Amino acid sequence: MTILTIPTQPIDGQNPGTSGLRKKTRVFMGPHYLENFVQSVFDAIGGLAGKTLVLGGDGRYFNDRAVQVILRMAAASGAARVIVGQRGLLSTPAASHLIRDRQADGGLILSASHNPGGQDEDFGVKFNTSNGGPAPEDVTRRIHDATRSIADYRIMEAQDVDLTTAGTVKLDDMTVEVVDPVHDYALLMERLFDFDAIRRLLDGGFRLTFDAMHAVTGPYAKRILEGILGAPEGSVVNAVPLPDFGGGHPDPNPIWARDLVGRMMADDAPNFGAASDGDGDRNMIMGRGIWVSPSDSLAVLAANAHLAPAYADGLAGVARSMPTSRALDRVAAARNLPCYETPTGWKFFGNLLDDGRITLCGEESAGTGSDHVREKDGLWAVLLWLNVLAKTRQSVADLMQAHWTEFGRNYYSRHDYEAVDATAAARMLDELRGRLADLPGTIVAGRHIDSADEFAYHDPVDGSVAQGQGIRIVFDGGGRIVMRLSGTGTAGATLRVYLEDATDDPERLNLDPQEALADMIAAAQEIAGITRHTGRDQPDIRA
Ligand code: VG1
Ligand code: CO
Repeated sequence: MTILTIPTQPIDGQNPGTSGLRKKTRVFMGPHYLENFVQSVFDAIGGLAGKTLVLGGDGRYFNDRAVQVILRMAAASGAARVIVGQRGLLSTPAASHLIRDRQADGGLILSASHNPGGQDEDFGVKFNTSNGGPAPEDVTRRIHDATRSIADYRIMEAQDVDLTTAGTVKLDDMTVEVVDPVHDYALLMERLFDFDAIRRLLDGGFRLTFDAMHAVTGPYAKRILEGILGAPEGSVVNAVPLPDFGGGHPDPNPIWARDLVGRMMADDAPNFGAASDGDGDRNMIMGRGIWVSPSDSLAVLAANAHLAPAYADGLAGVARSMPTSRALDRVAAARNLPCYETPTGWKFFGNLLDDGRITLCGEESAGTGSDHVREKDGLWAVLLWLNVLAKTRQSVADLMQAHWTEFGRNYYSRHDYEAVDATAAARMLDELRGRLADLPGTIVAGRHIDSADEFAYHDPVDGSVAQGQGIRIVFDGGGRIVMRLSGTGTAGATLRVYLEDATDDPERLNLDPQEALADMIAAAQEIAGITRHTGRDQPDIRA
C-alpha cells in the first residue's frame, strides 16, 4: 500500500487541556485538524515504529471516521499493532485497563467526555501513556510543541478497516486487533469485587437503576449489572450509545441526569441509582431520596473500601484534587492514611498511583478511581458502592447518616458560570490574585479568613511543579472558597466556584447544602465580584 506524505501547516490552539484536546466537532472535521494533532502525538513520543497502541472512543459523532483516519496514520508510521474496540468503542477506564494489561505503548481515546456530541457539538482526543494514564504535563507540552512546528503527516492509502466483528486483520504490515470493548474490563471488575455478595443483594429484592445517558457505559453496564450480576433486564436505561447522546449532555449531575433524580426521589424509588458520563469515567450515586455528592462519595468509599476483596488489606493512602471537599481528609486522619492534594485533572494522580503512595483517589467532578487503572472509573465506583451496600446491608441514606455522624459533614457545592466572556473572567481572577495577600485576618460575610493563596502543586514523586492551579480562600471553622477556570470547555470561559463549609454539630448534619453554604456563597460574591465582572447573578449549574 502507498504511504502518502501530506504537507500541512501548524494550526493554532492544539493545546491539550485538563483532559486532552477538546474542540467543536466541525473544527476537528476541518482540513488536517485531526491529522495534525495525531501526527504531533506520534512525533512527541518518538514515533510509532514497532509500537502497540490502544484505540477507541465514546461513540460520539465523528468517532467512527476518526478511528479509521488514526488507523491509517498509525500504519503509515510503522506501528506494529493497534488494539481497537469493536465499532471503535472503548470507555476511558477500559482503554486504560487495556493499555496496562496488554503492555501497550499508549492509547488514543476519542471523547469530549461529558460535553454534548454531534456535528455542532464537541469532539476530543486524549493521549494516554504506557501506564494507562492521561499524558502528564511534560508530554502534553511536547505534543503542543510538535503541533507548532508540524510540516507534514503520513497516512496510508487504504480502505476502511472492518471494525464490526472482533478478530485480527492486517492494514499493510500493521496488525489491527478488534476486541470486545467490555470483555477484559468485566474480568477486571470481577477480580476486584465480591460479585457473589452483590448477586445475593440483588436476589434479595434490592432494586437498582443505572442511566448510561446514551453513552459508552451502556454496553458495559448491561453486560456487568444485568448479565453477570443478574439485575433484571431494564435496570440499565439509555443503554445504546448514540452519536448525539440523544441530544443531551452525557453529564451525570442533578441537572443533566434529572430523569434519574426524579425516579430516585419518587416514593417507589429503587434502592440505588447511578449514572455515568460520555466516556464512562464519571459516576453519580443516589439512594432512595438522596443524592450523594461526589466529594462525600469519595470519602465514604475510602472509609469502606476494605469491604471489597481488592482493598481488604487497607489503603496505602488517598488523594483528592484541590477543589474536592476535605471530607476525604477527615477519613484519612481518622484512619491514619496519607492524604495528598493535587491539581484538577486525573493526570496528577498518575505518579502517586504508580509509586504506590495511594490506592484510592477522586475529584469533586464525579470522578473516583483506584490503582486498578490510571483513569477515573464510573462503573468501578458503582460496583464498589454496591459491594459496600451488600456487605453493610444499609440503605444509602443510612450509610451517609452514619458517615456524617462518625466523621462530621462537609457541605459542598460547585457553582459553574458557563460561556462567560473570557476576558472578563480572567480580569476577575487577576484582580482577586492581586488582593490575596490582604485577605487573611479580614472578616467577610461574618466569617474570618485564615489564608488565601493560589495553589501550586509540587509532585512528591518526580519533583515537577504545576503553578496557577486555582485560587483558594480558607475560613475558620472549615469554610473554603476555590475559584478556577475550566480547562475542558469549547466556548468562552467557564468559571468554577467551589464552596465548602464543615460541621461537627449533630444537630446540623441534614441541612440543604445551598442553605448551609449561604455564608460562603455571599463571601464569594463579596470577595470576587462575580456579578460585577461577569454580568451573571446566578450560576448555570449548581452541582
Ligand atoms: C473538568 C473537571 C475535572 C476533570 C476534567 C475531565 O475539568 O473539573 O475534575 O478531571 O473535567 O473530566 P475542568 O478543567 O473543566 O474543570 V472528563 O470526565 O471530562 O474527562
Ligand atoms: Co469523562
